[in-house]
Amino acid sequence: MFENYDPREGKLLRLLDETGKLAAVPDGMPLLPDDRALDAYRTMVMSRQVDEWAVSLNRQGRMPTYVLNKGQEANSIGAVMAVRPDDWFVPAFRELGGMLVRGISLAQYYLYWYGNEWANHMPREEMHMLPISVPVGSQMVHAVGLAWAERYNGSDRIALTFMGEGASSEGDFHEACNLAGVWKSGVVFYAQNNNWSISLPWSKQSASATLAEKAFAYGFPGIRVDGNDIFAVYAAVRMAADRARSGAGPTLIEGLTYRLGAHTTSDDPSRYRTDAEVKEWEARDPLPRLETYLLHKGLLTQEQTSSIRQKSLECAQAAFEEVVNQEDTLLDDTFRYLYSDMPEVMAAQLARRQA
Ligand SMILES: Cc1ncc(C[n+]2csc(CCOP(=O)(O)OP(=O)(O)O)c2C)c(N)n1
Repeated sequence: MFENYDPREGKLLRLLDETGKLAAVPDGMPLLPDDRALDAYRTMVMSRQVDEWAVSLNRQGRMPTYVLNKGQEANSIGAVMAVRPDDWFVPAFRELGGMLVRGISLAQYYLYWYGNEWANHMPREEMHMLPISVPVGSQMVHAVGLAWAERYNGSDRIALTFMGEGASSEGDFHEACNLAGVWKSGVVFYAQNNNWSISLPWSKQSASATLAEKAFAYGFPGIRVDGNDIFAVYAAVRMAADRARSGAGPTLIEGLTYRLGAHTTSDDPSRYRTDAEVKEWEARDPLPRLETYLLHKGLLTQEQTSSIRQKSLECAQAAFEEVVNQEDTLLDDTFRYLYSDMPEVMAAQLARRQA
């Protein structure tokens, strides 16, 4: 199937158009079932409300710097839904939707951005998910290793990892893709191409026309999908996951998307991108697109949309209050989790702090 969508020939996989109409799905292509599309919608609304409440808290001086997911939600929600719950999910830092699919509690998510190290303690056995990874690109090699370890141990579990397009300029991207290609590792690389790496556009990031085509140099397929179309994301990841599970090796998926908000609450995107560009992408917002589809199919009513929004906001508000009522972050924790054996230089700093 991937050969029908060669990015070098300008091909792009899109199933749900910008008006919420679903195209005829090609034979053999996996289709996100209606009940799961409804779950995806609820998760998308939740993610959006969690973001909006966090921004409001930040403006009130109650939440430190926060990373926004607004506009990109279909990518991680569709992708995580397309793999098995026991497959590894290795996120970067803009995958709140996927983390909600895996069942992360809102309080744990907010606790992370609140600056508490304990939020990194993922219930690994339950969620098969690694913590948020802020050092750009660092998570991809971990995914390759995890997938390889699963194979070595005779399991058919695979790994799904995420990156932004900016991460493709890091050495880690080359190392991860090269190793995965040679080992035919059971890994799916998902790049959320939102065009902007903070203020740096894709045109200054890479001379390649597309990110997906880089896959071919590593000996595996690459595909471009409309990342704001949850049906296309689901289909591509499902096919890549099947391929990975069968032992055929990795796939690189490039989801074309856009962050409708700032890079983080500390960023001012009006300094480097135009209002016209933002408006253009607002018309492709994955949320109203999926909502229109569900409304037309009779799977959702207008009244339900408002109550889902309201309930999600209330959950976000309650979760944050839970966080502020927890014990304060211990500064010593900052020292504790980087190395299993603390290097001398850090031990000396810790001792100085405790003196
Ligand atoms: C190794 C490293 N260098 C720099 C940074 C600072 N930084 C954080 S996010 C970011 C841009 C990442 O862009 P991209 O990979 O496209 O992801 P996006 O933020 O667009 O989701 C940078 C430079 C970092 N966190 N880690």
